[in-house]
Amino acid sequence: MDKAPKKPEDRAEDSASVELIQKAQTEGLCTCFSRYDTQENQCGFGKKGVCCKICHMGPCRITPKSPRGVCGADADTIVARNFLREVSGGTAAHSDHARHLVLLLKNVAEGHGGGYGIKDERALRYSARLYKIEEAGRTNEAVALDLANLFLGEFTSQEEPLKTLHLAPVKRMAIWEKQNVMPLGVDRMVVESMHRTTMGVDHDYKNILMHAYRTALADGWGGARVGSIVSDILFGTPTPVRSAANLGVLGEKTVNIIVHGHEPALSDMLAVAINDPEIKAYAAAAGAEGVTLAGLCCTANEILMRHGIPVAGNFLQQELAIITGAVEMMVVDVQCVMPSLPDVAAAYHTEIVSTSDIAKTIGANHMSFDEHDGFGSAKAIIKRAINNFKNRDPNKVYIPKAKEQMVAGFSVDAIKYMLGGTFRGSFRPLNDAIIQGRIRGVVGIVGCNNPKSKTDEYTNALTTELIKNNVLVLKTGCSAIASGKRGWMTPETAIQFAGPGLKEVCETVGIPPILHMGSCVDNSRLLEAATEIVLEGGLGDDLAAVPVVGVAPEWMSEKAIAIGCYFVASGVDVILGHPFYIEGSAKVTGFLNEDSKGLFGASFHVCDNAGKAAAKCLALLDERREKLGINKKAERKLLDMKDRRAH
Ligand code: SF4
Ligand code: MSK
Repeated sequence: MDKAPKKPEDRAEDSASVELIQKAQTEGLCTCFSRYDTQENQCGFGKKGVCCKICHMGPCRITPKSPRGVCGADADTIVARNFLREVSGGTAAHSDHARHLVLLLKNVAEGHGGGYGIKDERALRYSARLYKIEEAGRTNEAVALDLANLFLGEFTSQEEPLKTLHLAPVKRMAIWEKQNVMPLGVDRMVVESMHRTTMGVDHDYKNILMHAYRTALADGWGGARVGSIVSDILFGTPTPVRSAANLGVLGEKTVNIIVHGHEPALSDMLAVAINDPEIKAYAAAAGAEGVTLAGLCCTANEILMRHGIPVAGNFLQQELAIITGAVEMMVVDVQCVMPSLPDVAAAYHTEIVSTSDIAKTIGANHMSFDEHDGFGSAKAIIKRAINNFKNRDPNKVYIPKAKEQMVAGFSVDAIKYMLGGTFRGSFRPLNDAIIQGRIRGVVGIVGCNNPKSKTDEYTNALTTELIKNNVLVLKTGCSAIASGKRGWMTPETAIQFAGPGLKEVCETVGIPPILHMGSCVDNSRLLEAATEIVLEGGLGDDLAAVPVVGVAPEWMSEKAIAIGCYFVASGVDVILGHPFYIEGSAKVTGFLNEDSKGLFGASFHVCDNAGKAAAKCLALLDERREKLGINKKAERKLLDMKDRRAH
């Protein structure tokens, strides 16, 4: 990728980001964009994955002249070990997030959940039945306690495979069993990864990579899936909701608070607390016209999906949000939070408040979030932000105009409802549209931004190309925010660009062609949706049969690697916008990009631009359509809602 200094308009697609990158330059501030330029010649050994510092005989790096480390490890072993450690990092992040939510559910069930409760009884009872927990005639609390204890077992199970694996199609379970990748407890998988990759343990690259798949499955069909299930029970299953995206959502005259990170417990409470009469009065007394709460990254997605709270931006906009000069406070918890935030904030009045005891940053003020008094903690944080309003310097403020309307909130439940109605909620209309060729297939576009490429450009160009070609696009994480910022996440806008078949289906059932399904933990919802398609029938009996592909165009996080691995091990091909750090081993590359197909029916692919990725997606979808015998021209008539009900 090009490393020459770029103009602001070459750094990002949206005008808000461009304007604020320009402002940062004018004010002499460093951002990830300028720091990327100073990281010239990023380490070639790191990129290839051939640097090992697992023991202190090293660090060793593999070159043609020194093909083995001091201990004798070759490139294949070193690259595979480094890869497994990345997968484990990603799995740990999603799963620890989920663990906190499970513990909160347990507290709620035991009667000491602070201001939290069971918001979605239907989700609780449905989940209990999925796990064969008796729910009829029992209180919510009793059911929730059994479910929370079962979920805690998903982390600690020593010898039993995860119970959540049973939510996958039967055939997929059999494949995992055959390939010996049925994960045990999440904690055990991650600890075993660390053990296997320490000096002198597992040296067979294939054995190491199979454990990478197994660990990732503990994420996708364990930690992450449990995280989404418990979030829905505690905070409500998302339903379609209108909101807005990009930095133009900040208020000129309101106190602006941005929440950034991942865990929904605090942000959900903040979303409630901003409407508290005491808070409104407090803001008015400070001379503000209320409080604007907005989100960044996946915290944004969590409160967008459930409360319609506007989205300030995605990953690479976290510093830019502060550079507006209009943010009183940025409240952060865990994951994807840049350590540079306090440095940028020092140029303004913005206070950075960290809230998780496992995630502190020098220069940030720490206010431990007390879940036992969530509402009180949330109000204390908001009041502190209001106190800071008087310190805003109008001379430093620039809030970009860019702001687009969006619709989010497409949980699997919501999609089912949209497709079939309350009483006949079902994926049948979607399966029929795929079988008839009106919809060519489904592509999940997920993941982050990365200063290595122009923010959102690849993601949005690919999305456009796919909907034009009648592909239904599912989105999560910062990739979903990219579509929101572009104004393509409403039923009215993107539908104009959708191909005729997709357009017809979307108009008939009233869904947009690009569906926002949540945060990065919610990638498990994409697998849930694919499983629903299998269970509905007519498109094969396994996830590897369904015309579905995953793409991570601008990914940057270890979490994306774990997600990619659990998609592939689940039978869903994954296209990456740029490769893993594995190119130093042809064998590891071959195993992940080719051999995995034979093991799981799917593999990784790398496409360095949106055009190539779109072509690859269509080829992969058509390959599956061909195998299913449905790759023929579409019929004209589509059943409308009335026809379907009459069926
Ligand atoms: Fe070098 Fe082997 Fe130690 Fe790695 S484990 S640092 S390759 S000696
Ligand atoms: S926040 S992991 S930058 S999607 Fe989930 Fe965005 Fe990627 Fe973080």
